[in-house]
Parts: sequence; structure tokens; C-alpha cells
Amino acid sequence: MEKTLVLIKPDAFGKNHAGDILKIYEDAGFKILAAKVMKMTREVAAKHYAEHIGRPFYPALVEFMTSAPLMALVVGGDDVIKKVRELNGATNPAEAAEGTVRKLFAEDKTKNAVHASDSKESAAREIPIFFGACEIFD
Ligand code: FUP
Repeated sequence: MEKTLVLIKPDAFGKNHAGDILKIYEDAGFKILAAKVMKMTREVAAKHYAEHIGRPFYPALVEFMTSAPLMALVVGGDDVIKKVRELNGATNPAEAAEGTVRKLFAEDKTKNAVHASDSKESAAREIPIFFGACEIFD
């Protein structure tokens, strides 16, 4: 089964939208294969956002992502990588389509409710940052 890493970020998780977001993925036919609530460390943030180290927004991004608990998920299903990104909507909620997770729940480009892997390579790199093989049920 194709798998993607989703993070319900501290803004959406803290506002109790985890259930709403899980429902959006489940109603679209996808399976929750793994889930955990955790506080991201700076080390995990640096691994997960390695490609963004040095960008102007990186310090604020790490500050936000490590500020409060988030929910990490592995979501599975046909074409799940592309389809979950469609369900999530544009990175900037001001540009996100109606009905998308970011249109519904995100505040701005940093506090944007969710992360989802953007390719098979990203999913394969990101999932083991958050989950061991024995924690994923497919
Ligand atoms: P996405 O793949 O939609 O999560 O977006 P990007 O890979 O472009 O960005 C990764 C994360 O960097 C975003 F989720 C939030 C953060 N970001 C900012 O904080 N400011 C920006 O201007 C762009 C991205």
C-alpha cells in the first residue's frame, strides 16, 4: 500500500482539530496505519526539514513545530501521497481551495495545520524519522 507521512501540526492539534482532519482522510477512503502524539525535538525538526535549513523562515518554523505537541500519522491507500496533498490544500491557507484542511483550519504559511510528504522519496525518508517498522499496520 502507498504510504505518506502526515503531521497534524501544533496549531491544529492544539485547537482539537485532529478528529476533524482524520475524518477527512478516512472519508476519502484512506487508512490510518500509524499514529502518535509527540513533541517534536529540535533534532527531529532538523532531520524532517533538512531541505529548509538556512531559509529565512526556518527559525520560526522550528520554533513553532517544537512549541507544543503534534500528531504524527502514516496514512495509506491508492495514490495517497498526491491525494492527501490535494485534501490538505496549498501551503499558504490564503491560497487553499474551499473545503481543504488548510482552508478550514490553518492560520498562515507557518501555522498551516498539516504536513504531508510530497513524493514517494520524501515519504520513504520521512516515515522512519517518526515511526519504527513495527509501529505501522498495513
Ligand atoms: P508544503 O510541502 O506544502 O508543506 O510546503 P513547503 O515544503 O513549501 O514548506 C514546508 C514548510 O515550511 C511549510 F509547511 C511551512 C514552512 N514555510 C514557512 O513557514 N514559510 C514559508 O514562506 C514557506 C514555508
